Amino acid sequence: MSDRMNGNATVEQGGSGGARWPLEKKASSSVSSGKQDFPELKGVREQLAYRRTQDLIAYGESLTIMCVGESGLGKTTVINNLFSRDIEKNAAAQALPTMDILEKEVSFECDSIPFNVRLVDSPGYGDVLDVSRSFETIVSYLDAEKEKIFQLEQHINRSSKKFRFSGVEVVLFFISPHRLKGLDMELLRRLHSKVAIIPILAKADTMTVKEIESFKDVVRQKLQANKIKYFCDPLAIISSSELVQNDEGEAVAGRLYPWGKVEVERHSELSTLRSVVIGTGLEDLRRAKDTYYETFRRERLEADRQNLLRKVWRVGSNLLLGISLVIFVQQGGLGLLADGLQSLNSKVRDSDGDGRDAKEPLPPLPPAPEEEIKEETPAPKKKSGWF
Ligand SMILES: Nc1nc2c(ncn2[C@@H]2O[C@H](COP(=O)(O)OP(=O)(O)OP(=O)(O)O)[C@@H](O)[C@H]2O)c(=O)[nH]1
Ligand SMILES: [Mg+2]
Repeated sequence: MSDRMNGNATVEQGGSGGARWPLEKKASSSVSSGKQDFPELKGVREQLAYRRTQDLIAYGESLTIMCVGESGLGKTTVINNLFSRDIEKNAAAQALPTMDILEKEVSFECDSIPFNVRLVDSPGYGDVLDVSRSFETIVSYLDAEKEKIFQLEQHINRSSKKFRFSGVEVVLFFISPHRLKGLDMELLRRLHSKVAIIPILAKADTMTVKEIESFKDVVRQKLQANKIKYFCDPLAIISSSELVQNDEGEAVAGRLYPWGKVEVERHSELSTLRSVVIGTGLEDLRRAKDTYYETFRRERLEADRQNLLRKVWRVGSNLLLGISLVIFVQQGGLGLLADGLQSLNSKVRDSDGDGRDAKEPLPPLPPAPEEEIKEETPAPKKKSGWF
């Protein structure tokens, strides 16, 4: 599998087996040197592999896959096609647009290993004006899943059953055929640091082989240019809730057109997607999920610490104020305060209103101005009568 967790890659590019961790690299280099540290432990690799296989057969694998993307791109149909062959039954439940986050569990067996897959369908965005609310629904779901693990970790008794589905391993990000839109980029920007993303070129039956190849290039370049991490190469997917007859006469999921038919397995990369999430990529997805969870946990603990510090500071300053008050009272501060208030009161009472003390001698009055003796001019006689 070609691992393309570019940007702040959490895993290193491996050789044939995909991504590898530094520790594995070190271990494998000492094996390749032919040096055997403990010869009596020869064959331990087979024993460990056997033990791991037995555990897998006994306990199985569980994982969660979430579908995200613009409205009407076939998310619900892909969920139904991915691990279920009961096409007709699913088609009835699918007719309407998805309005809320819906979880569905499927169980199947592969190579004697039981798999439990939780498929999370999300409402498509683009047909409501306020896309930020649609984005918020998706982002909050991913955060809430991590929060659940975080809370479970705090419990004294951690039941392994509660951890059957812990977090989301991968988001299948649906991109409309021919165009990677600004809204998609915005949501990708918010998601890529929280979860592994597989870009899905939806409704691939609407593109020619050449168009699919060049669109894959466009998507790759745009994601890399914007430093958006993605788990593997974009996959061109066709999905359907109808059955068509294949060349062998079997009823398979496909789409019938006036000019011919397409089969979702044969003519699209649906089976590649299945083997990436269930087979070749599963371990890498798990590791990526652990890394994303660690980041969440670190930030969550840091936020808690900051909150606690703020609370302690608030309590501390209140306490300090309280202690200072007690000391003030104990040292007769209240008496002093009362005296001070009393003297202020009496000053206010005795003062003449303009703030001066009544006992203070009054300043001498200014000499009275000499009175001017004015001759009174007789008032004009009022004429009476009519002119
Ligand atoms: N041409 C084509 N049509 C498809 C394909 N997959 C699904 N459809 C059709 O697209 C329509 C919408 O499919 P849904 O699966 O409901 O799409 P959705 O993304 O879940 O839609 P929302 O729930 O509204 O977000 C249906 O009529 C499907 O039959 C495909 O690969 N090619
Ligand atoms: Mg839907």
